[in-house]
Amino acid sequence: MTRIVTVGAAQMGPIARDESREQVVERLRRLHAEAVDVGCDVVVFPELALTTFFPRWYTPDLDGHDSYFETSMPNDVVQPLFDDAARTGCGFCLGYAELTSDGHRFNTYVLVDGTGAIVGRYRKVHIPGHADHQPERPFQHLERRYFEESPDGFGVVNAFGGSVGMAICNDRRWPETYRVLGLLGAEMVFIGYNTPLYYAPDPDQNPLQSFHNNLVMAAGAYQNGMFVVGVAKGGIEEGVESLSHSQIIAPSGQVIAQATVSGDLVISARCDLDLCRHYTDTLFDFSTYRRPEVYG
Ligand code: CDV
Repeated sequence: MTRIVTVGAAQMGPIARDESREQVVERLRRLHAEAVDVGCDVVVFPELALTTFFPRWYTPDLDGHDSYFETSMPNDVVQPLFDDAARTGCGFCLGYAELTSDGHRFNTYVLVDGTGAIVGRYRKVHIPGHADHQPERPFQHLERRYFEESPDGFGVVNAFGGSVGMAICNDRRWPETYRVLGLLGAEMVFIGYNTPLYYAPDPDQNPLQSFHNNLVMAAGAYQNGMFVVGVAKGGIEEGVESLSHSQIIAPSGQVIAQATVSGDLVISARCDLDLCRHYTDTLFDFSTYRRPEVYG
């Protein structure tokens, strides 16, 4: 039995500060419908796909951005997207800011299957940026102020006929993300991102953003024998330009679908999950070739 999963990457253009959740969910529903039209089993949305990337602004109070957070998922505004999944059989992976009932703030992904049920939840592990106001920057990257680091780490979910892992934006730069997921048996990893082209701590990296984006995701895919789906919210959002270049990468490390323009669009690929074994049973047969005893 072949295990083909048709996966979509629903890249988004900017979300304006004053765009309502209802308007954004309509955009997500259009992208989901586009994914259904091209036969997707699952479609992946970017990091923080319901709102503008609010950590670019400082608020004196920690709860100053709480209006951008969701206190339940699904909620009334997002429910139509869940209904679309149940009606069409096409699941999705959705990034949003989560405020828990006991007051914790996380940068979160949920995985929703083709019945409209949440089957997985992931909270961002690697939180980049800074926690203090740095007015000398042209814009802030206050993720470390507004989000806690996940205490849970990475996990995999059996869904869509395979083993699925999730990671969020900065996680994709860390080899541990893919290796931990690889050791757990992940065959597909979904990664949404908001990556400003301007990197204040070292602007020499600015022209390398697209190169680094592909470098880390392709290396992660190849070295762990997995498909990687990288999905951007790109373009100029509230004056800050972010990387687009969403891409789907095979276990060979080859890009098999890529966005060539910015804005709302769906790219897709038919992924044969058994291709993972070509790598995890050979060069990257962890049980035979890894040497954890000398990695200390
Ligand atoms: N949203 C992110 O995690 N962005 C980071 C930036 C700040 C470097 C990224 O790794 O793309």
